[in-house]
Amino acid sequence: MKRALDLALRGAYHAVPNPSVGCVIVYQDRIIGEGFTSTYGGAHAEINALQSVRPEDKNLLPFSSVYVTLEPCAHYGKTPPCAIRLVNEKVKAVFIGVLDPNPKVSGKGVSLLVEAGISTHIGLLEKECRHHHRHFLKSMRTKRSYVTLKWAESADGYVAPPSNALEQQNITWISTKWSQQFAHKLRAQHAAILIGSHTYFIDNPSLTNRQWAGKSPFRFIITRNADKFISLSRNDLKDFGILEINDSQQQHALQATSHIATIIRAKNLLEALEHLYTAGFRSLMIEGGSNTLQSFIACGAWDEAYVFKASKKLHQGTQAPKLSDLKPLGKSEADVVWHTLNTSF
Ligand code: AOF
Ligand code: ZN
Repeated sequence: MKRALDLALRGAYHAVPNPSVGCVIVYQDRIIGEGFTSTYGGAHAEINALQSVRPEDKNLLPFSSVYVTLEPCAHYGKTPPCAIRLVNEKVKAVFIGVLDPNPKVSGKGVSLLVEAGISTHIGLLEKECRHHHRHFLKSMRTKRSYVTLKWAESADGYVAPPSNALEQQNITWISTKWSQQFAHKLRAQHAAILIGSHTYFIDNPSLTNRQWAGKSPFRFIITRNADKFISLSRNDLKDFGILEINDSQQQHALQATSHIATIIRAKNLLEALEHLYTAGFRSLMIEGGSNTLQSFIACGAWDEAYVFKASKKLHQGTQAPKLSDLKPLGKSEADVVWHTLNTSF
């Protein structure tokens, strides 16, 4: 199952919004097949693993065990059900990391296997599989986008120098090549990314993934007033979504204009996350600025946070968001990543 988890990580950058599942087929301590979920809409992990079995090993399948990080699916979606394919291949045993909460699957995949007489085991390395599939599992349960916060701060707790320092090009960079690449990896793992309108107008970051495998997330700007963006005729906005949070908002509206890809309106952040989920965005990464990040923290609307703590000091500037309970995750020469999972949201 450890190998299946390693494989699942390799699919994580292109399977979104599908969960990236890993699958290994073993005959007497020898791996005869392995695979992971293809790009969204493509083959599931189990099918890829079966496909990889060499013709001369095919006759070993009835004596082989299948290790899969998520319950094999039971529905006709973009592809036929994996559980039925495993039954048809007459595999001997199936070891499952975690059950699939998708109502189309949930327990039905297991039933198909058990009814066919396949020895079926649930919960192998369950904790690790749950962690790997956390975007999928939690968003499926809560029916809202899984939120990951990310920012970089100086040793003395600032995210940016004062604006006059920027004008004078007197900048101390608090991110390093390593932390930038880590951030691009996070971008690749998320369906969407969000910044505040201030960050959009001042920094205008590309928000694309250029330093890791996989695709770039869909970009959103959060604002209190979407009309401000509708009246702007900026070419780059055609690839952005606008997320308007306005408590006087009467109704949720999903709208596209000629120069903005989509506009989602909501009364508050929680409602916005539900609308984003319904619109197909299972995961959302918040990349700043500080006020935007703090507004998600203030209402507890976040699931996970990554904070890059630089060794340099800025002495003044924009204060970093405040979050307690961060624990060190990784280290390079200049940065430490502090990380936490929010278990109460
Ligand atoms: C599996 N193996 O590798 C994955 C599964 O739209 P579809 O047809 O691709 O189905 C997507 C659903 O299938 C997804 O919501 C989840 O329940 C399950 N994902 N299942 O057996 C896989 N990625
Ligand atoms: Zn499947």
